[in-house]
Amino acid sequence: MIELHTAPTPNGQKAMLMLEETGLEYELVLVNFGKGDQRSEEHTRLSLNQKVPAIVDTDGPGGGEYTMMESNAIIVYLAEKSGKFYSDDARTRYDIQQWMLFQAGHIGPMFGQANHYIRFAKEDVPYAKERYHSEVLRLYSVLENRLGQSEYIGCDDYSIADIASYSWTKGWETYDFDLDEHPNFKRWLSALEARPAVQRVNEAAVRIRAEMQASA
Ligand SMILES: N[C@@H](CCC(=O)N[C@@H](CS)C(=O)NCC(=O)O)C(=O)O
Repeated sequence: MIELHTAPTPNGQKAMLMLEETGLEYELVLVNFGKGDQRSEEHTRLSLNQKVPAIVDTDGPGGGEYTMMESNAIIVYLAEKSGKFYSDDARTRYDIQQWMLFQAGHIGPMFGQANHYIRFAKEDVPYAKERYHSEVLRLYSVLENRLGQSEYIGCDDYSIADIASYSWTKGWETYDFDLDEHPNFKRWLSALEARPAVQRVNEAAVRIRAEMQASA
């Protein structure tokens, strides 16, 4: 059984989506940022970085409990545990790994900063907004080009590289981004949004966010 400690944020939703897709049994433990739960002693024991997501697997490697932080490490772990959405073929695995690291090293940090300066910053900082926004648009172009080469981001099948990237890129309306000018990305987004697990997580994220705001 896996305990998923998370919030309905982009990194938090990645782990939710992976668990929904694999069908592994899990229990959701919500970490409410409005109450500072991420900095509690209890959560810090699971994530020294005081972020979500974190998991506790009661049946970890070699038996016994195993705790993990870092969303992409968690997704790889769950892929190996379930035998789903990764690959046994070496080249395909390396392709998937490249795009997992691209997500963690570029998409997550740049989209995160862009969202912060566009939507949440306490003061208007035009230089930061412009810098991160233009980087977001550049990263969408990289995905557009990649999805012109490959059906999905990591390879021609749906994989953990897609699961890692979806929650960050689905909110394209936040940016000055023309979906119709990115036909490959648009095709990929439609393919993901047709998946029942993606729909379940999107619905759950909206519901959980409202519940958390009401109780903070
Ligand atoms: N590299 C980490 C980043 C985790 C992260 O930044 N999580 C955010 C939510 S998307 C968080 O927990 N923020 C709470 C805070 O900063 O206090 C991962 O991929 O898991």
